[in-house]
Amino acid sequence: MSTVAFTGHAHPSAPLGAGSHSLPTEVSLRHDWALPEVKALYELPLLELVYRAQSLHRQVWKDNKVQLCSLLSIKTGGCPEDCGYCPQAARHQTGVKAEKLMGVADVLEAAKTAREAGATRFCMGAAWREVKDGEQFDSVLQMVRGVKTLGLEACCTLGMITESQAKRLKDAGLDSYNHNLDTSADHYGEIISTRTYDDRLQTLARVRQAGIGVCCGGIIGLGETVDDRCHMLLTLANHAEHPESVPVNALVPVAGTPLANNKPVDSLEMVRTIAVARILMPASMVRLSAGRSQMNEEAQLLCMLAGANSVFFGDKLLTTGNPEYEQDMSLFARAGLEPLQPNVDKPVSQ
Ligand code: SAM
Ligand code: DTB
Ligand code: SF4
Repeated sequence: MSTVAFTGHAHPSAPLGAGSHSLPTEVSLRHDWALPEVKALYELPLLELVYRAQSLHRQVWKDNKVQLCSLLSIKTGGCPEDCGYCPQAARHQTGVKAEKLMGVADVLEAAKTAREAGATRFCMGAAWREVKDGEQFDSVLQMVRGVKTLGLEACCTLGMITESQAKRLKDAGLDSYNHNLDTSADHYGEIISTRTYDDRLQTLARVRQAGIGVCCGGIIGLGETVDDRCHMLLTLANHAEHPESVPVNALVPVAGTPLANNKPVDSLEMVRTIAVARILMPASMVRLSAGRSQMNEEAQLLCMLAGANSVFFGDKLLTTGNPEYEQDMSLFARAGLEPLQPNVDKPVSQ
């Protein structure tokens, strides 16, 4: 068990965007969760679970703000992997066309627009199995440098990376690398056959080793059991250091993918997953990610009550829809949700 003392400043494994913690508080970070314990949390009466998650959330995240993040697909489609959920896998007939890597200037223009709309974090996604050294990776490094110059947190998700690529990303200023475990080790083979869970863990270790923040979460609605969900969360929480960022996605079913006809995700299952993530990883950003278009506004607010403190905004995720900007702004205004402010609430460290 490790203990983190929150003082006036963000602590070393800082809650991103924590801003100022004016009162000293002690929160224990555990790394020794057992499956029955996690499952017992998951299966609590919903309001008891949300109450516990929210109580812990407010101990750590005193300012209770929600980070607005922007997502851009810098390289769309044509991916050689076979992830059963993904519209960008070349082998699935989804209508997503393979495109070339975007140019640096266009990406930076999009980042600037996102910043003007209120984003404090910019995430660039590429439909690659792995990164190849050369011109394209050099362009990505330039994108990262440019995003940092704009004063935004920079995150990217490019597939598997080597040690030296992780180091180059770090040197370019990358704050965070997204690489999801997606589901439990047991269920992984049902969803993806072109890489292993260990491949995933290896890239995550390289990211951590290079000193880049780890962004790692999963998807619910892949046909997994509650045990699988709990196991995935346990795997994240039992790492020596918790991922600083934990995206929780609901499957966006896309015609042409093998999972297109999966049972729709019950929003209350999203609330439970987020609440358990919050309890297991109190100092991590928990991101209500894909699937908001399928949820009503009340369910989204319940996710925030359960500890989600970040959303992707903008009309598109990578290739699928997201609530419209105006709709999100209206929700924030009506609910009195405070977005994390650029610069003012600038995260102190990763
Ligand atoms: N190719 C890289 C990789 O797989 O790590 C980066 C891009 S990939 C599209 C990023 C993440 O998007 C995946 O790990 C998965 O969690 C999420 N994702 C992809 N398709 C999705 C869908 N239909 N519904 C929900 N999440 C999805
Ligand atoms: C994450 O966990 N979710 C985002 C981000 N990280 C890269 C991606 C969601 C993609 C949803 C499907 C699509 O739009 O293609
Ligand atoms: Fe490729 Fe990533 Fe989609 Fe898998 S999730 S098919 S690796 S883009």
